[in-house]
Amino acid sequence: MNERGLPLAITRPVSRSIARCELTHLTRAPIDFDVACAQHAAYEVALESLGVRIERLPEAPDLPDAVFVEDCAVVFDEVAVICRPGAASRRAEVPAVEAALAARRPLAHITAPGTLDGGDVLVLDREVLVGQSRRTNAEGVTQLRAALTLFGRTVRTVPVTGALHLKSAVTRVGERTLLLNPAWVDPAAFDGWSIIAVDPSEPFAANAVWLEPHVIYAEAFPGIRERLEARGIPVLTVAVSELAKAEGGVTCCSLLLKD
Ligand code: CIR
Repeated sequence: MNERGLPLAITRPVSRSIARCELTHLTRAPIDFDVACAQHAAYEVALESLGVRIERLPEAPDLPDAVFVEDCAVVFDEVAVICRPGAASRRAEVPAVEAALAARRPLAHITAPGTLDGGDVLVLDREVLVGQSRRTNAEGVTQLRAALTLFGRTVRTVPVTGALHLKSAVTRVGERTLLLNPAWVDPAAFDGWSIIAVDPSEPFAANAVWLEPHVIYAEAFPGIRERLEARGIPVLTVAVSELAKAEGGVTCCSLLLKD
């Protein structure tokens, strides 16, 4: 989140072609489209319950991964960086997201041969961490750095192993607290942060939406929920079982900004 205006979440409905989504680490499993839509609607309600206004983009029936808007842009106070997703099948998702952001921020673009997925970008105040994943390449990082240097933001790369994106492996859940899967990203990269490490049996448990002070979090991981609450972090749980089969988590279903 950035520091101006009222909180807004850009979302996009679950595509009816989601069964053809990109998959990298998971084996394809049947996705119940109606349940996925209901879960996505409940996720939007959770955001609204925390005072976030929803701007829903039109459905893109032929773009299987369109619900995962996070990968199409990274929004800062000063600029919205329009991504060039690493998966070619996802690049047609970008124009609708760009159109929604054009009136709200100056735009910068990641261009070929650069690739950058928004899911690889974790903003920790002025420092911007970028996962070195299969989806984000060195040229994409160079272009992101060039777009942000002007604004005094620093960009640092972090190796990611075994996860789709950096934010599959680590997300912020408090002023100085991160939720992290040490099998996928090295905690040593986050010096000075208090780390809640997920259990090896729940590798996907490190993805959470932080809407200070609240966290929106998948109901599938009650153990972590208890640990967050024990630290005084209020947690809203949502069911995301169907989108999880498409390798989506809670962060990837919205682009959060202040409007
Ligand atoms: C993909 O592989 O691109 C989609 N099936 C899932 C994208 C999830 N996005 C994210 O975690 N930021």
